[in-house]
Amino acid sequence: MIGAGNVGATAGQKIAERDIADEVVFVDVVEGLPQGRALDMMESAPVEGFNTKVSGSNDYASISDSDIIVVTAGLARKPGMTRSDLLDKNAAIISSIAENIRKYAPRSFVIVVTNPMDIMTYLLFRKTGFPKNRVVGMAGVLDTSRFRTFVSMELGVYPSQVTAFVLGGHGPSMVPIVSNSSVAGVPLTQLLSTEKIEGIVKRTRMGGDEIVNLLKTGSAFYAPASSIYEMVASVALNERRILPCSAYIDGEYGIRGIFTGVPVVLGKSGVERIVEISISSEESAALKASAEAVRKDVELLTEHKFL
Ligand code: TXD
Repeated sequence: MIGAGNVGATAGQKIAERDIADEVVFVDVVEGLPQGRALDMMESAPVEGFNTKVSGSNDYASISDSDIIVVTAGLARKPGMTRSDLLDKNAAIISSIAENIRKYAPRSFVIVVTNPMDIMTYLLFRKTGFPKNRVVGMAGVLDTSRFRTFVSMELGVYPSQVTAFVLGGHGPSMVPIVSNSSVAGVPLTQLLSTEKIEGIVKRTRMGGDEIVNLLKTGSAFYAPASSIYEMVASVALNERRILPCSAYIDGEYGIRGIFTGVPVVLGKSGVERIVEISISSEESAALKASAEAVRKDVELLTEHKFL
């Protein structure tokens, strides 16, 4: 876990408590932080009943030969700050992390979480030189989980019975795929009015901001950590779940050459394939528009000399 802040620590705790890894290692630049968080977690092992070793370090050498790396290092948004405002600061951090991953864990599978996420994932992909199946970004699982939560709140049903996909870039242009959403197999459009669905789509798009505005001094971390856990488990346990992830797209959905949110099969070799689901023509147009917004930000990486 690179970054032992709110998201990294909470995700690491879930991975340790559910005993799906031999070891969880936290790396952070702040002296004492990864060590303190790791020791605190280790001291919960007898009560929680897990066997995973948890350690912390300020030295990247401690990630040597890791199988899975989750990158959450960087600045989080403050109220009024967009994800793109973060680009320059976090691009410098991600560039140095990519070098260390290449050096110490050249065979790892990497999940990038740091915002602006689709852009940071692309940057890390280019800087590590890793194949496209070994680099993904996390946001789709989170955005989808928010959408599913709002649907379950509206209908008063069990949240995990709601299935959906939120695709596209992690930002206001994200695309909840309403045509494919259902509750226990019943299409969402049969259960909720168009106005109610539109309200849920809007709230999902602003889901991150809603939490930032409430917390005032940081951004969401419980649901992001759960989302990271689901992706890590799918790879570590070779579950081969279909999950919406920011993946390198090479023509699928009519998009090429960037990372953006699409459904993928995640298994022991990483991204096993991108799944092309049938979506409406409006959703397809919105997905392409969202991809273009990501592409504009990716171009900033070259303009600002990160690539
Ligand atoms: O859906 C998503 N992708 C997201 C993304 C959901 C939630 C949070 N999202 C983004 O993740 C957020 O906008 C941030 O860019 C990251 C991390 O969020 P978090 O809430 O965990 O931020 P913190 O608590 O500030 O933690 C960041 C840690 C902090 O401890 C820093 O000291 C550390 O990152 N940091 C570093 N660690 C290692 N190496 C370097 N270079 C470094 N720089 C900072």
